[in-house]
Amino acid sequence: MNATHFEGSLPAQEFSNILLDEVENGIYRLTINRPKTLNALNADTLKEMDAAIEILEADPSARVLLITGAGEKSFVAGADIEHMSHLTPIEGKAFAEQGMRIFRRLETLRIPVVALVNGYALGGGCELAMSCDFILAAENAKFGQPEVNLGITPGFGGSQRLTRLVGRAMAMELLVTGRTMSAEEAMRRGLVNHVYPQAELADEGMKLAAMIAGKSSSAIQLTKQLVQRGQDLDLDNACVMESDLFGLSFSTEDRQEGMSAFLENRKAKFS
Ligand code: CO8
Repeated sequence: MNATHFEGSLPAQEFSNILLDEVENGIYRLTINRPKTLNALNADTLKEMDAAIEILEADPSARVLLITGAGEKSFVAGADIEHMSHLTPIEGKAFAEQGMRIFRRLETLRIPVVALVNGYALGGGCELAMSCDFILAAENAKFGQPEVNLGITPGFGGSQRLTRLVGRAMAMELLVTGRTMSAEEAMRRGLVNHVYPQAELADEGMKLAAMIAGKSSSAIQLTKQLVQRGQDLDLDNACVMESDLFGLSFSTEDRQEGMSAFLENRKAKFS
């Protein structure tokens, strides 16, 4: 499929700051494509990401989304500092709200979203990676929230998601020093699931995506809802939700097929 142009039931779409391609059936890859600025995020890039999410939401065959950055040096080196340098306080707030809304939309997309961090994930880049369901990193990846060096705070959810992911004390250390973490440290602190040599990251991402795409998509979507919605509920209510969605999963064809396949000693073929 063409990397930026969609036909058929999807609206024709041309992007200039991102690439969206369906690498294999149901496996999509979104690449932030501004390598001259190390893939910094400006308002136009965010708008295109929003449009890409719309395409994925409208495609019932979508199974997994991989997000990465163009080039070998950077995932996303933050919000675009040149763009931000011209903003008034009101415009700065609007820019933060735009990023917040889009990252949240990504986070709550019905399919799993995996960040392939192939270099710098700083500021808005770290915030983007943390909005994904999980992160695979290349050995050269660097994570951090260096906003204090620019005299600003995080604005795309970094202070909140980092605290939830690595705990308050470590989040505070990273936020107030602005220091960067290596991929290995980020994995040790629970931010990153796996670290691979740079040359293997894309293939490892595809292997993982293919594994996810081969499972029951209805079960995966319900599971994502459980984790996403459950993490901010108290345990009693979260467990009620789990019983409800467990019951709901029994209404699916995939449940019929998955259990029949097990009992007939064959591999399940999910619809
Ligand atoms: N924005 C705009 N341009 C950038 C950015 C950025 N975040 N990062 C790099 N670039 C540009 C550089 O200006 C340079 O451009 P040019 O070639 O025209 O001079 C090009 O990318 C290459 O960068 P360097 O020459 O600096 O490359 P180095 O290898 O020497 O350094 C670094 C790489 C360490 C990543 C360095 O570029 C750097 O420190 N970048 C800034 C990182 C940063 O501070 N990120 C956080 C930004 S703040 C943020 O993300 C807040 C998010 C919330 C916003 C809320 C809305 C209000």
